[in-house]
Amino acid sequence: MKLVSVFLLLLAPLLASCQQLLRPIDCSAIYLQENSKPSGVYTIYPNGKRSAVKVYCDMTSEGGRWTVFQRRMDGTLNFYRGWDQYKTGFGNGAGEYWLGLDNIYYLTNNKKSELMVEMEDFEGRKAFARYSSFSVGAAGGGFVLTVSGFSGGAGDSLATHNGMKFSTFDKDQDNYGGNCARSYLGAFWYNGCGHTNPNGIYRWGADGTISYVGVEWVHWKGYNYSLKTISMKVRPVL
Ligand SMILES: [Ca+2]
Repeated sequence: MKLVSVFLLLLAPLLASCQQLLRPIDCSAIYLQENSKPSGVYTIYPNGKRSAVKVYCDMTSEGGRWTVFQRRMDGTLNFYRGWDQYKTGFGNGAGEYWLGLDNIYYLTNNKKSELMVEMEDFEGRKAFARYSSFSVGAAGGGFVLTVSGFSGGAGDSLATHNGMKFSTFDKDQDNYGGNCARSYLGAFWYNGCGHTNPNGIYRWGADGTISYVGVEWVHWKGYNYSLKTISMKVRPVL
């Protein structure tokens, strides 16, 4: 009996690493397993075996390993959705999607992580904003955003969102007297309200007919320019 226990104890770490191979927690785990894997759609398990979700893995930018948790690229998906959808996620890893606040929490919880935001305008210009530290808190606390250590040519449009809870049109946790999600037609870690609106209304470039509602990154293109693409991706710091 005692021998069996010792055997099981020795076996446990081996089983754990097998599980990591079979059920990678994120794109970084997939990359570290085999770094020749191309960018594309993979299944990850952010929170154990019942948490399978298909995501887009960026295996090339700045060393790869990135798990994309937000992506706009063609305006085919409606992002004006309520709390439950932002909590659990929506869309498809092959196209536009939001991975879900629960999953983003699992990916960054108790693990030093960095954030990359890549964007492109309708003239083919590209820019990025990178943050050396990024995490999203637990559901009970309102999924608080913690972000710092900016670098990149896009400018720091996230600074004002640091420390904020997530808000949707049906759950106002912002610092504004009104409802930022309803005013900006999006969902985000709004303050009062902010400098970026990646989950706003997809429009085709400069459009000020209704102010502030587009897919915007203010420090790069101003308040009334809706980007062609934007993606937000996370990876653990090794
Ligand atoms: Ca408010």
